[in-house]
Amino acid sequence: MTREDERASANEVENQEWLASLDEVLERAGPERVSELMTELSVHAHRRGVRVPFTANTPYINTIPVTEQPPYPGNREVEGRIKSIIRWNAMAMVVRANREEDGIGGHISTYASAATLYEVAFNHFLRGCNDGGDADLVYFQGHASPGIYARAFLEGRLSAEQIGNFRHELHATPGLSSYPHPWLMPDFWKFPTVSMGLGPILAIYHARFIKYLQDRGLKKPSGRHVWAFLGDGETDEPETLGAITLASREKLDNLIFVINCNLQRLDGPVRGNGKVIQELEAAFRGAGWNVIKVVWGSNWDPLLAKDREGILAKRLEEVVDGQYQKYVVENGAYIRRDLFGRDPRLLKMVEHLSDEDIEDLQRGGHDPVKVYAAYRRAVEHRGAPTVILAKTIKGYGLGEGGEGKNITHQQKKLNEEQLRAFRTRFSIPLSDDDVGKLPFYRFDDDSEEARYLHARRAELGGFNPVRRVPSERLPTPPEDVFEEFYAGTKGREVSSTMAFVRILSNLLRDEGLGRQIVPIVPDEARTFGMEALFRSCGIYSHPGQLYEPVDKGNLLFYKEATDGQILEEGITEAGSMSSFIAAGTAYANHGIAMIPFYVFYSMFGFQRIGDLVWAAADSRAKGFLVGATAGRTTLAGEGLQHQDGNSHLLAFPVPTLQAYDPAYAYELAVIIREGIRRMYEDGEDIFYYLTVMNENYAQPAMPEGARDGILKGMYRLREADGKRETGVRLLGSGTILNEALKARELLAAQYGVGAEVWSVTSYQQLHRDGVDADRWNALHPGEAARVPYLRQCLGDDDRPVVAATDYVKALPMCVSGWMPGPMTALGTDGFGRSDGRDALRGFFEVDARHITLAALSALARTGAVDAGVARQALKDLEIDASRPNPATV
Ligand SMILES: Cc1ncc(C[n+]2csc(CCOP(=O)(O)OP(=O)(O)O)c2C)c(N)n1
Ligand SMILES: [Mg+2]
Repeated sequence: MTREDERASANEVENQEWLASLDEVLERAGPERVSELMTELSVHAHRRGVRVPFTANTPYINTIPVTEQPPYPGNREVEGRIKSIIRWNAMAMVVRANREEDGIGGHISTYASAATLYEVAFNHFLRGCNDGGDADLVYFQGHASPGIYARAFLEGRLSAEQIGNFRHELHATPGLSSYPHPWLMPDFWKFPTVSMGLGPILAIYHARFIKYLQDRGLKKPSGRHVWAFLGDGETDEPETLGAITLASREKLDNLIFVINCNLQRLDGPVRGNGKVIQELEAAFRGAGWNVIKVVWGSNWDPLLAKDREGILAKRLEEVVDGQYQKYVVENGAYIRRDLFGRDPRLLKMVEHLSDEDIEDLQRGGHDPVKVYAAYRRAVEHRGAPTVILAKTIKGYGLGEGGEGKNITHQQKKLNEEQLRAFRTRFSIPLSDDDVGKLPFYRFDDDSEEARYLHARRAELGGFNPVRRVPSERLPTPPEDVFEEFYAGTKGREVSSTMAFVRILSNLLRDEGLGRQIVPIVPDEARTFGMEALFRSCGIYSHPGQLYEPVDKGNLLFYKEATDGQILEEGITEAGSMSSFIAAGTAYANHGIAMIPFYVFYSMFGFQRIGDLVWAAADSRAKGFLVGATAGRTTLAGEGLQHQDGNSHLLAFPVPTLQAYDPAYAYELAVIIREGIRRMYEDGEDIFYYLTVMNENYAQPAMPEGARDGILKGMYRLREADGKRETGVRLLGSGTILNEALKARELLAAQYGVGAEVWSVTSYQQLHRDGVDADRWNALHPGEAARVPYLRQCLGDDDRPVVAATDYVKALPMCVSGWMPGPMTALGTDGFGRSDGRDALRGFFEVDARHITLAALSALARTGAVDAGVARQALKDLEIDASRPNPATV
């Protein structure tokens, strides 16, 4: 024996002694005592200078040992037959859609890998709401939708025509939308998910919002869970993992993630050279989640039981995902050689197994017993959210048609031979001749399968997913809540942000709906002057306030409270927007109409989380998005990355979003009141985007008759000054409206030009109205033409129009087609700068001087004034005609 061998053998003896002691404690005192001792040991070792390497991982085997597995409560055979039929129908749906129209797309392999994960959930866990209780809220993995439709077909909730029109929504029989979509299928889907990463972050904030409703006494605890099914590739999206610490910090034991770890994404392996399950385990355990790995199926149990020395577990840990994928497409002989052949002891462990047996060794996510055990433990876990990491095979059962192959994600067509193999593999009762016709299969109503399936769903309280909208309506607050804003500030200078905060405070005190308002802010409340709300409403915190705040002596101290109303989300616009969506859809998902006001730094709104804004629209969310400190030149000092000159362009196309850029407090008040009326009294599924600014100026009183125009997008604020021969029209929005008013004075006083001033509160609304009128006119030739609202305002009078905005010029230009005369747009295209407002407005050419010049130049082009007048104005106004275009510097 060499010295090394001697040491190894001594170590081995020592190892056995320590392990035997551990076993002895385990048997005598149980697992808790063992973990206490391990903690003691590690603290002691640390004190003695031993640095134990950090590992957040457990071995690459199932988290739940066989001994702790509950018996399976269902009928495995019947469930298996139901699952097989769903697999078939889901596959047939996609293949048929693509036969009908090449390239229509759809996914087979995702659901194929996730079928067991879904079916165990549908048969034993996901609650419906027939019993008047709360259905579980399920974020389905978007591209698994064919499987969810196929189940609803077996449940009798979708017709053969409907599933036959998958991805053909425009066919005569309404088809099915490609992915979960509450806008397109409002009775079925609750959550839009297919933009990857949004489902998980929305699920987290939704689970937290449920606790918020409970802590504020607005909802009774009901034991409802939020489930999010997602792909392992999807976890690369920052949104997927970006908020997981919130879930553990808030102890969201009503939240369950099921990550389908088929080790593949679209192009190939998720972590070819690593192991995605281990990587995710470390991330989630590190974040404080309850992690349950479902790696191996039951037929591995006997092998793992034999593995007393841990050599098999060690070998399983060594192999990387790319190689595990290879085993999927290889035969048993290869696996025996490659996986077990490295160690004679391993080979011995599997010597009693044939190559076929080895090939059949299952991954845990395909074994209902293992999946059931994981779900049961997840729903019973208290004090932390749970993530289930289930190992599966992408394209399971597709065989040569794509099982485990890199191309499997995009497999949409199977040939006759592959279809027959699939039929045989899952015992689908179809003859060779029928297979090619891809019939949808449905069990007879009185079959064992149909009765079982319905009994299970009845037991669980009805179908899921279902979207049912209770009809709670809120009263629009009375006018007196808004009177002070209609009256104006009588010369006192305040910003529209301050006016907004005051409106919000008034609403929060309103008896009819104050309690249902949800102010949301991402660590910027002081910037917006909202800190008074900290004290008056409290900041929501489940544990309350466990410390004495440093500003306790102040009137406006930082008050956290279990029943706090404000969601102060910290610096996460994505998280805040997720809360907005949870609150803004509570009318549908919780039967209680909540009114979120999400106030954010406008530059960090749409361009940061635009996809979530669309998700809000898709979800039929309601509420108010408030972009504060808005405007490229209105936000002085901050410069390039803070100055928002484009959010209105990004808000523009979102169909249910109503975007306004008001200048005055009364405009804001009118828009907010009408918004509440439309959304919460009338029940329209729309939401609002309002920009508010931090520039102080006197807020005027509301002119007579302005209300209608404020809402439609424009109204005349000032007549032209006196009776002048030449005239222009100036359109202004947001704070730039004040520049237009100044330009009106200049034009009258110095150039004898009369200028009307119009306040444009929303180019988006004007544009929508205009295109709607154009469309109607095109469809109704010969009938009296509809006149767009803008044209109703401006008539046929062809005076030049100058439209000035703090946003890019494309915004006002969107209405140029309906202008009766020539139009010039002044806007803030280009990169922002740090400087004062005057300098910025000069730089971007949107100040009163440039508006004046633009008006005179336009008049010169029409011949209404002499070009010399406009040239002189350049000098008077000290404008350098040779300076470069600010849009490009
Ligand atoms: C944000 C976003 N980017 C890209 C896609 C396109 N896409 C759809 S599915 C997919 C692969 C998904 O892989 P994985 O999450 O592992 O799901 P699996 O199908 O393997 O279950 C991709 C890239 C998308 N839907 N959303
Ligand atoms: Mg995957």
